[in-house]
Parts: sequence; structure tokens; C-alpha cells
Amino acid sequence: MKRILTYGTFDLLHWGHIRLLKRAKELGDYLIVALSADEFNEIKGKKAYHPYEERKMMLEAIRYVDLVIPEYVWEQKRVDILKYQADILVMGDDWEGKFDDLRDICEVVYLPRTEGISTSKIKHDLENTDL
Ligand code: C2G
Repeated sequence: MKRILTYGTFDLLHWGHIRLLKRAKELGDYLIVALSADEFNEIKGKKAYHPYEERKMMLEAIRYVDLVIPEYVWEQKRVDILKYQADILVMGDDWEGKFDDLRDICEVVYLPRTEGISTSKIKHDLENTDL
């Protein structure tokens, strides 16, 4: 039973997020998503459109996702990996190298980001549409 762990805000859920989750799940058997709490998004300088509970509910509806846990601080990854016995930490490659310090307790895999879609692109495009 290979356990995968990934982190993110997953706001305005889009196909780039889904592709990441799909590929992460394909690396193992059980996918845990540590979802950024609203308080942590403030630390990240992000203002999510959907509050945590709604973002959590949407992720739980995705076939690739087996468990959603909260992410409150940057530094919880090591504890999470040990607590949930994660074999692989998976992140999009915009994080390339950033979590290599965790390679002593799990594999770390950076997957290519999906081009052409992002939460900020959605917001920008909507702001510039004469709806
Ligand atoms: N992602 C992707 N392709 C996109 C957009 C996002 O592959 N077009 C990936 C990101 O690389 C990340 C995941 O989807 O692995 C979630 O993206 P965000 O919600 O933007 O997460 P982020 O703000 O990067 O939070 O502690 C780590 C942070 O919580 C990561």
C-alpha cells in the first residue's frame, strides 16, 4: 500500500488541479491531500474564493482523493509524512527542489504543472470579460 501526500490550496478547482491529483494517485494506492486552511492562505498571501470547508468538500468528491487533512503551517510536512506514513510527497514542479530536505523520510516527486490554467488566470480572465 503506497501512500501519496500532496499539499495545496485548490481554490476554484480546475483541470490543472485534477491532472495533478490524477498523476499523484497513479504513483501509489492512497492519496492524502493536505489542504491549506484559510489561516494558512493568509500566511501564503493567498485569498481563496472558497472557504476551507467548501474546498475540502470538493476535493473529497474527486475519485483520486482518499483523505483530506488541513495544512496550517509550512513546517508540518515532516510530521505529516511520519504520521500518515507517506511514501511519496508529490508537488507541482513550481515547487521543484523546495522539499528535497524531506528526502530522508520519503520520496519527493515534482510533476510538471499543467500549462494554460491557474486560479489567478481564471480570476484575471473573468475580470476582463464583459459578462
Ligand atoms: N498545479 C498544477 N498545475 C496548475 C496549477 C496547479 O500542477 N496549472 C499544482 C500545483 O503545482 C500544486 C497543486 O496543483 O502542486 C495545488 O496548487 P495550489 O492550490 O496553487 O497550491 P500552492 O499554493 O502551490 O500550495 O505547502 C505547499 C503549499 O500548500 C502549496
